[in-house]
Amino acid sequence: MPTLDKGRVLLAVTGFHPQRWRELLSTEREVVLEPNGPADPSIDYAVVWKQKPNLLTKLPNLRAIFSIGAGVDHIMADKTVPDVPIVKVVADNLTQHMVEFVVWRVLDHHRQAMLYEGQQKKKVWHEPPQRTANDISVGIMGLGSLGRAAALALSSLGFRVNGWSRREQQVAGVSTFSGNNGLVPFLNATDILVVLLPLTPATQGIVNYGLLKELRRRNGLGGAVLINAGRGRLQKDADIVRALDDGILKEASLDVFEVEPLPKTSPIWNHPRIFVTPHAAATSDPNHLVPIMLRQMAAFERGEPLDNVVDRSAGY
Ligand code: NDP
Ligand code: OXD
Repeated sequence: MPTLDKGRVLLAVTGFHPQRWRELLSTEREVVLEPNGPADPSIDYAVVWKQKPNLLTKLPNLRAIFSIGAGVDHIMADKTVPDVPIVKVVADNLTQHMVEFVVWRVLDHHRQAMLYEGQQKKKVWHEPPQRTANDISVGIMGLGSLGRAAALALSSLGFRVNGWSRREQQVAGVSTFSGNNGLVPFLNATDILVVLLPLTPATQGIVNYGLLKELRRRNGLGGAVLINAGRGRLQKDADIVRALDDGILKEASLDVFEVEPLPKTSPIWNHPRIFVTPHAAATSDPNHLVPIMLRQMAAFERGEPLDNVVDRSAGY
């Protein structure tokens, strides 16, 4: 049973039913789904996904906020969120999901699945030229916990891997680029672009026509490939369609969109060279994530520092 001296948790989510999160958090903590008024003094922690605006603003004893996802833009979107540590998800299970997604999409494009699907529909028996992975450069925007793991997995399959980050980073076997000066050289050396950036004021809209035009276009590849599993507002949906139609891009896999769910009227749904998944690249599984949150709360109460705390000035 939860003891009263343990901090009380506000579980504040929109868009899905938090029953399983509540059950698991309740094994160690008292959990509420709504504060008892805007200045409820009994709340010590908030576990949130797209919490309602102003919900956390006045909680006088809030000590830390735990994001249900790796991204924290859903928290930072509310400018009134109090200045307490915000903890983002870093978990083997989530990382594994994302690595699988990235490897799946890279291999699918690399092995020309869209071409074979088209051939099958027309009963065409034709073997196109094949390249091996070591002839292809995958560029990963964002070398955080997810980008690094994806880079290592792709590298182990033989792909050449480039990575781009805000600050200089070293990743074994990966050619790294950083900052504004590193962006164009990174793009110029990339055949398949994988976006695993957080959404911040500095990254919003970064995947636009101008950026896509800088991707390498080599003879025989038929254009570059874009895979975005970061956030939808990193990209300009219309610019991606234009880059596909202009031949800059050959194909795209999009897991995230400017507006989610993707509106039924979007031309993306019917585009023959875009593969759509519904923001499902890496799901947050409470069975794996709640134990990590509970361990962190207990450690914090013993006076130990929280892990994976967001740098508010950087926005991630
Ligand atoms: P991290 O916070 O660990 O890493 C972020 C990376 O992005 C870092 O390498 C950072 O650079 C880089 N970065 C941030 N801002 C800039 C910038 N302005 N210019 C260049 N590089 C920048 O994030 P994660 O790897 O854990 O997650 C990445 C994102 O993936 C999440 O924020 C979320 O939006 C998305 N995501 C999507 C999911 C899905 O299902 N589609 C599931 C989970 C996450 P530096 O190394 O210098 O700090
Ligand atoms: C996340 C997500 O940020 O699922 O973890 O989008």
